Amino acid sequence: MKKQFLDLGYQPLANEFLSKYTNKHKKYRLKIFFDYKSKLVSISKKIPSKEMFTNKYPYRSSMSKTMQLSFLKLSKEILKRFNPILMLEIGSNDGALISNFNKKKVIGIEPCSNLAKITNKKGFKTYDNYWEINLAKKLKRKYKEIDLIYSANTLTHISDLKNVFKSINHLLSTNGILIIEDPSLLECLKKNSYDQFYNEHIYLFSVLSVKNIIKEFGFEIFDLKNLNTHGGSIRYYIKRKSNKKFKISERVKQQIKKELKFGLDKFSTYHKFSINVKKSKNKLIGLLSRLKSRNKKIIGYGATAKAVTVLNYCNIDNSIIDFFTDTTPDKINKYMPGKKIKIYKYNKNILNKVDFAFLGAWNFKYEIKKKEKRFLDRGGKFITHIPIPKII
Ligand code: DWN
Repeated sequence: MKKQFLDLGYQPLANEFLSKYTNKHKKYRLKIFFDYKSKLVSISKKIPSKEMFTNKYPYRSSMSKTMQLSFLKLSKEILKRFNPILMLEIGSNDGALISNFNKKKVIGIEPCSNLAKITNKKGFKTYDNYWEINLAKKLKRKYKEIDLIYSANTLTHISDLKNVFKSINHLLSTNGILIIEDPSLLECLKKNSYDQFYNEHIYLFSVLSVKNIIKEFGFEIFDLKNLNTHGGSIRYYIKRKSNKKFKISERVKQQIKKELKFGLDKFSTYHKFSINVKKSKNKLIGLLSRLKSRNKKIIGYGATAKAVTVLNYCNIDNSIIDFFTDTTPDKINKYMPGKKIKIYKYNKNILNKVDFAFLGAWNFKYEIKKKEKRFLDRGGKFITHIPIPKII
């Protein structure tokens, strides 16, 4: 049984950046549910992948040094620990991970053809298809077996999880390893980062729910890592139960203990979270309005999908935030989805006349603070809403 715990109102597609502002931007009600049985947290209205992940998808994984470094570190670990003959990445985006591997030993799957084109051009074989069983069958006929499948921030974007794991099960070799990483539900609740919910994030995973989803396919989590990326993520290392080469690490048991202690298995925890989300909304609106009434110039830093949730939920527009700045080519000179706030190309002088910068990309706080030392030195300040709205 599923029960709703949060309603984030009407939200546009988080990566639908339009060149012309319209107050009729298509929006969908964003309600979040907890499933008592599987412990899975999901959004109610699931938008078809084909509407969200198009040949104009703007997000690029390699736009931040933090992510580039994280992928470089992981690629070294994969080679050392598993040394796969052939590996596959589901959702390879612009190749931030696969470009660290030998071109002959890695295959990318990326349904957004504008992104798949980038890696294909560089010589990394990339299929511009959605991940599903027919593709897995086609790949099995061509490559026989794959001994490592990796996927970051992608499986939570696919509505039919049974099809996802059935397809992985079909293609992965008997002793093959599956590594997935996605934002951690526990961290989301701890940090009150309700902006992890938007139409692309159909699910927010925990060890408790992943364990339940994969067991029907004979898979189990044998190790995990808590990561700082994307506001706190978990990297799950998964194998078939029949593979006795790897023992279940203590880290898996510890994480389950932590999740249970926090109450991820109880509805009351989610109810409490929803109260904190409402408080956060009021506090952020109050803080920004007070600064604006003192004629302060506020801009947004990082036109993230997360910021789209915040702006639309808190009803913040260009009467409060003058503009956003971002480095992603396909977001420049467009509008924040659902709001009349323009996005300008980042340059090192863009913060010159700015008093406050709201961190849309709060997950890259350290990277950004380092980059914007000049802004901070002359008295400029960042604003964040994580874990509570404040000036930092
Ligand atoms: O799951 C998803 C995650 C991984 O990425 C996707 N569904 C969509 C996307 O979510 P997001 O937009 O919230 O992701 P990021 O990685 O937090 O986006 C950072 C944004 O900030 C990018 O547009 C790049 C920009 N940026 C910038 O302009 N200057 C980032 C840094 C570090 C900077 O210095």
